[in-house]
Amino acid sequence: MSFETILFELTDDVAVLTLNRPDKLNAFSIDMHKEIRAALKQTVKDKARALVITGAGRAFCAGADLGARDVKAEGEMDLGALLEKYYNPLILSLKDLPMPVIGAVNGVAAGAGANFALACDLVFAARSASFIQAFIKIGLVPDAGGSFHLPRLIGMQRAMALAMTGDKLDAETAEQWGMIYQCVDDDTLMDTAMDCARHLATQPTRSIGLIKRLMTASLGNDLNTQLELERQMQRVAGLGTDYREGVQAFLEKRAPKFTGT
Ligand code: LHQ
Repeated sequence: MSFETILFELTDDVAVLTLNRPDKLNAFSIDMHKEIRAALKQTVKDKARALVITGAGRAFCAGADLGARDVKAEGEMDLGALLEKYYNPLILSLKDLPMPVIGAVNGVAAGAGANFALACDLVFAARSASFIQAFIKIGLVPDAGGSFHLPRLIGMQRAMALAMTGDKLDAETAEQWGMIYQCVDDDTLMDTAMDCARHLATQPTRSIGLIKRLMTASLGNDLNTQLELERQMQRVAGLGTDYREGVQAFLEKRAPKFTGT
């Protein structure tokens, strides 16, 4: 499969998707939306057991391509239609992936680019990277799931402040605030993210997919509902071959060989 705005490769069960419009700081174009969605589908089709998402060049992603439309000539625009068609399905398909998704934020992540990163399951960021809820600077509001993920990750006060000011948050503070998993030295970012992906790709992938569903659902559920969901997910996990292999390996005092099923 060949793409123009992204790079996509699968090696040893690990897929790597690189946003690849470096001269535009990897801003989202419509073509890029279409290609990312196609690559996510391919990840499932190829039965990848982990996905890493990063950016080419000095940025992760600068959000929507602000040069794509002539704001002056076009007059009023229905941005809701754009979200409905491209951004919302993008975030939902990312969250729905049945394997772990690791964001490797290599540089600035602004607007929908920041929130695309926050929709990944685990986020590593280079020490020089930053996160900007840039929307307010152009009279918009957070989208791409930012108003959902931010308050849940860092609390209402900090989420509100970032969204209202559009201030840049450095990667170290993002880690301290719990917005990302780890901030690492720039030259170790890709190795760290790939090591994590390669390790997770050897783990019980089906259970990891179920964990994602459980954790995401917990954000809107009460305890009773969540306990019921745990019962359902544990039932599915327990019917898998990786459960039997895990227990068998434990009893035989050897390392398990998980197949992800
Ligand atoms: C860009 C962009 C960009 C195009 C840098 N587009 N070229 C959803 C639905 C519909 C519409 C609108 O929005 C949304 C959701 C959103 O994402 S809204 C938020 C959109 N993003 C932004 O507002 C961020 C705009 N960019 C910036 O504030 C800065 O570029 C950041 C802080 C990301 C980086 O600053 P610098 O490191 O100083 O780089 P730069 O500003 O010099 O940019 C480098 C080049 O990249 C430059 O092009 P040039 O030809 O002059 O070298 C920029 O024009 C281009 N670029 N962001 N979003």
